[in-house]
Amino acid sequence: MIRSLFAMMLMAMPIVAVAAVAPAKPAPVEEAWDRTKPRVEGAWVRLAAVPGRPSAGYLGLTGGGQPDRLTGVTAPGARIEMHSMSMANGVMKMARLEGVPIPAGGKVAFAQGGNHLMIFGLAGTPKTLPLTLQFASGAKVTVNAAVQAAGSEAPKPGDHGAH
Ligand SMILES: [Cu+2]
Repeated sequence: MIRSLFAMMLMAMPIVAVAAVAPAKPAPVEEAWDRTKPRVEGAWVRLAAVPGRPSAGYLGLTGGGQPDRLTGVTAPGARIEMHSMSMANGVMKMARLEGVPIPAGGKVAFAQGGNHLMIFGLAGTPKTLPLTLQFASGAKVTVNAAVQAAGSEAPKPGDHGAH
């Protein structure tokens, strides 16, 4: 009896092990959804109120078919950093981001009061600014950001007016 119980346990163990190794897989991205890179929408730049100060850039991202990571943004004649923003005890804090995860099919916003682009060295007041987004996957996406005057309202609600 003891021996057969032991044998049953032995037989049961591999099953348990398999169950532990193969948890429920995350739902696969629908196959019909054939995007190879993230999509970028609604890019706009608000010029600095004071010449020489950095301008701010905002845009929305939708992840492609695979998780990716935004690793940098460039524009001709300017240097761009990705920043996070948070409020602590009424004090606004910005921190430089080295990368921003973009989940497959997920929405990631660079918007006022949150993550944003800081654009240094932008000369003059161009109507548009081509932003090139570089992703860890190797994908590159270039969008034309509309350039708005300093203090102008966002195309979207949610203005915290911090920049
Ligand atoms: Cu900033």
